[in-house]
Amino acid sequence: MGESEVVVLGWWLSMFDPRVRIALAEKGVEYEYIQEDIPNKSPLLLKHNPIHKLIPVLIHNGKSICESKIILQYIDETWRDKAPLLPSDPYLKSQATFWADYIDKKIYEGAKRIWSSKGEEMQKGGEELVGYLKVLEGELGEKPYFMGESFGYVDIVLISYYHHFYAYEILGKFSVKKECPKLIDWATKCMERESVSKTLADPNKIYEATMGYRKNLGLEP
Ligand code: GS8
Repeated sequence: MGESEVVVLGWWLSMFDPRVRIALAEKGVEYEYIQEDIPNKSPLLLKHNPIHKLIPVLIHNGKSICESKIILQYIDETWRDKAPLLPSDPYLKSQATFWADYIDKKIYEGAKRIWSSKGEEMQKGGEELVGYLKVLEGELGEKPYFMGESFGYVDIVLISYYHHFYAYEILGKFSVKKECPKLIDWATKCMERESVSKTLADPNKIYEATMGYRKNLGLEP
């Protein structure tokens, strides 16, 4: 794979973009990172993701791969020699993809309810999100990582939301540490990995950007 050219089209504020960069870092793959200006999407993004027009996009030797979880699978199958992300056993693989799907359906749903509403609705979003996180904490159980002893696909999918928790906690008036302490222990362990700590954005900056977004929507004074 020495000859390969790898480009990531992303956006620092996204909870999907870090997945691709964490996976590439785990695999030791070098890449060029191009940030999109989301309100003014570049011709490069429109060319490489003409269907959804969303980041992240992985461009590998000129070929585009879209949708963060599909990109993770592609990365895992392309750079096989290091840091396997998905189990090869079909049953275990089905469990990993089930939980990743749950995370994108439920955590995103709860989070969106928080950042796009106010008052009682926002509060309900907080309660909902805590409920979904508790389900994930139960699934994690006593394991160090979601699929067992090694950091992998489900961990990458969830940790990408982690630095957004600070904003959700303030808006939704809850504490993940209080509600789901084991999940915070897991996140702390994930953050010890350079692939994760060097990739995730500053929670304060995410909070400020979230508040700016809410102001534009008329949800904040
Ligand atoms: C979601 C990507 C997405 O929503 C994935 O890759 O997993 N299912 C996709 N990307 C957002 C930025 S993050 O909120 C995006 O590109 N938005 C641009 C737009 O909405 O126009």
